[in-house]
Amino acid sequence: PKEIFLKDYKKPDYYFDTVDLRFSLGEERTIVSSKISVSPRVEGSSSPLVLNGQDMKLLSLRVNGQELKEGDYRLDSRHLTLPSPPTGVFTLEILTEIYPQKNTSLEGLYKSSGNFCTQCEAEGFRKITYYQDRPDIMAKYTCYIEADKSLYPVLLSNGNLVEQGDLEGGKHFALWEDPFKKPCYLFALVAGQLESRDDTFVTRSGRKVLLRIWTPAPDVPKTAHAMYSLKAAMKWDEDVFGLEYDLDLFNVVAVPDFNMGAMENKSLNIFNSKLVLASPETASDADYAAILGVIGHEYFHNWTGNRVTCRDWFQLSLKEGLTVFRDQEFSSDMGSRTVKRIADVMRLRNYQFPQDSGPMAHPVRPHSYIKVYEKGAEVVRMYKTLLGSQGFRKGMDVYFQRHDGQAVTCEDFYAAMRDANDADFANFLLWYSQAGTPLVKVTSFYNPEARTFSLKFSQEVPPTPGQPVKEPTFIPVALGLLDSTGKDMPLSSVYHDGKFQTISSNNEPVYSTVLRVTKKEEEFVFSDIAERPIPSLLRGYSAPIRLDSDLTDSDLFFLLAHDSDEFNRWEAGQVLARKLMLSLVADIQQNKPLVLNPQFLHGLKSILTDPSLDKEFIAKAITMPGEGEIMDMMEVADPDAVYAVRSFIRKQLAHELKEELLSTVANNRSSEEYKFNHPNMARRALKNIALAYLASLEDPESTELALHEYKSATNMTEQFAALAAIAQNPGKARDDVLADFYNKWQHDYLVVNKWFALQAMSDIPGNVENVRTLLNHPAFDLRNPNKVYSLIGGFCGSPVNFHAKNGSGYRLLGEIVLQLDKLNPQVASRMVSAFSRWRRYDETRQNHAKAQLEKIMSTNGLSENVFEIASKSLA
Ligand code: DPP
Ligand code: ZN
Repeated sequence: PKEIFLKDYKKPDYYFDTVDLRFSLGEERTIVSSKISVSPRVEGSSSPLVLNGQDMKLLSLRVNGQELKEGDYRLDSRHLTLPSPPTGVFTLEILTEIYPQKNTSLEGLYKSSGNFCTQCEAEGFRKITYYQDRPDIMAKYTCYIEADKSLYPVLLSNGNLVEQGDLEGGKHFALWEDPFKKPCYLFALVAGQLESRDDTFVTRSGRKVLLRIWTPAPDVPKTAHAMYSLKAAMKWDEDVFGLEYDLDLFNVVAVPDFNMGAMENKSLNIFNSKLVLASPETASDADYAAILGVIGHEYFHNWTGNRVTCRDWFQLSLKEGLTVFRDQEFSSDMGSRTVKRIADVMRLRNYQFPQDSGPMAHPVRPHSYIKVYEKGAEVVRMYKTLLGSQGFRKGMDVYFQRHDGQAVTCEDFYAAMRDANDADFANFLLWYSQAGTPLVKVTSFYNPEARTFSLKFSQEVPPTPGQPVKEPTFIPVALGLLDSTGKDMPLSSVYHDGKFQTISSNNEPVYSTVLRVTKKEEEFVFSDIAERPIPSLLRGYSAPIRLDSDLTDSDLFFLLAHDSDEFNRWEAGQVLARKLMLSLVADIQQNKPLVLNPQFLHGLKSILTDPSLDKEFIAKAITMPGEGEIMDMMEVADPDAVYAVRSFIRKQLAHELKEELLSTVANNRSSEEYKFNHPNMARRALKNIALAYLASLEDPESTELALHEYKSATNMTEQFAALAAIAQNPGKARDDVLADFYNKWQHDYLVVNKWFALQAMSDIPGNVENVRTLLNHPAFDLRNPNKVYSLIGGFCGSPVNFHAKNGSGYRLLGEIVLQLDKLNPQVASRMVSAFSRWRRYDETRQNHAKAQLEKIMSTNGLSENVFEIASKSLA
């Protein structure tokens, strides 16, 4: 397969203005007819018209009503070409036959649990009919659907329902019309036995919108939280961005078989049911929060993605970076901003940064198509940090004024932000084109005579595949300076680049500022600083970089105890924990005994016992960095040593803080009914982490306690946390409670997936065999992506078992990837990427992983998706 590059973008030769689709859904085959009004981009041109299409049978082809004969067109397995279409506007009619029942790739039109549904982003529409399958082709659609009425009583597509009725032979039909132009990746169709939860939302200009969330009938009670989330999102987008919904109907459909989380099809969002269905008994706080975030995300796409869409797939971050940023802001406003920021940064560190330093590293706007969600959101966040809320809003307003109804690029977004604010963004655009995570070093110096405090920054971006040399980029560094009592010092002015800049104006004291770091090396000198300050750098994580400062451990402990920026309080603890873990890893490797630094213990104890702190903040602050993050910082990643160190620290902390942890559990029980709100979630988070720490002691008392919590829990959050605590340690208690949990919940596939994931991720010795056994469990099915993500994806997260030195974990993944690739290439390629960083490990592991990658590469009929990841990994 040939890689496609950004620089190769060409405008289409033909535009499509209207598309009338007709589907006749059947059990053997589905007939699709498409009538397109085509117009040349350049008047009078008659270049060939090339349509994409695969896995379908062409039945007939007409141009301006005339049927074309073989020879009038060319057909191969991926294209349908009209070598010389008529000049001027013409009508193209295509009749095809497709086989949704056999479509296990879950792209295009397929069946999920008896219902028809679609997934067209990025390039699934070409499995439905021949089309110019690219997002800069925007057309108005109608969609006529006919199907058996008893099997498929509900027929949905984008836009408004204009007509419906019965047909002969037990069939019925529906005709949908979408008044907005859209690219084909936003097309959707659903047909099946579904019931809806209905509600209404009145927009601020008075439009009454019918909201319908569709699922199989038994699941309707579990859609209350999704409906709450949708209404909250609609309100929030009006309040914060002035953006209203633009149709009278908004549908959400939950399906059990879905490759991704959800899809923002115009007015017909299709969701993985994991991200819609929730009840207190079956879904955890994390599930509730994810539903809020993703319902928001897909809804927000209506403006950022649908009304203004991407010119080509290299611009993915234009819609995803921006929409992830918007959903993060929404969730922050609905809960705790600090805790949300911490969770997002943890995600960035655990997923995006490792990728960014490996063979799959890619810029936010890649040179070839690849997904970039989280880092793209960080780039959008930096605009807001630089421009402030109001400036950012102005930029958004200009973006919509200029581009509503268009397919545009990341530069267009940049230009809107710049022009709306008359801003100087220096070399900011490099964030879109440069891959890799910048490393910024900071040294500080206090001059008591001159009462100045200087910060020297130097930055470098390590080379990534295809980009050996990097330029310095624009890094906004939010900061404050703490005095010896821990208070923020007022900042008056800073000397930089030969100029004094005033920070505080009209005598209002200012305690925090944003420095614009744009060069390879530069210095900022603060004046009127009365004593040596402790700098709190990169507040709120104001740029997605790795920061290496000269702060001493005691500075960091001071920040952990006092920083007014809660994010940086957490961060100081994480920096200390990372340092501690790395030094203990070195001790293990040199066969030295492990000793826990008493100052660290003391620091965590004061956090745990500080009643003034938010409970969820405490839970996050006493959580050690993940194994992946630490391995990422090592020359040669040593999963066994990192795992041993993390377990050692947990156990030591549990041992030393046992009393405090026990009272944390006792004081954070509640007999109230489940509530989805910050105080209640924070309480549960703190209780659950205390329980997890205690269970690491492996003593009968802690096991008893966890069992008690398991049995008395009235919601999934607490029940599952207790199960996980017990399951940390091999033995009878573990086996019994896992069996009990399955018996209780075997009727609920979403809960069973949690049960799979928990066992898959387990670090108990020899777990590879357990995972093999679970692959044959009656509830497992390789065709369902959620089950694969739980069992195989979960397994790849275990440092001990996936990375087993005998290669057994890698072998298991290698086998599964090959089986899966025949069914679902997208899911298979996600799984194979667990191998992509194989060079980070020791030689033995390298050899095992490489052997699997080579075996995969030598397999006949490999999909393009898996080929791309496997070949880049080996390159
Ligand atoms: N565009 C979809 C989303 O919202 C694809 N997963 O992220
Ligand atoms: Zn999205």
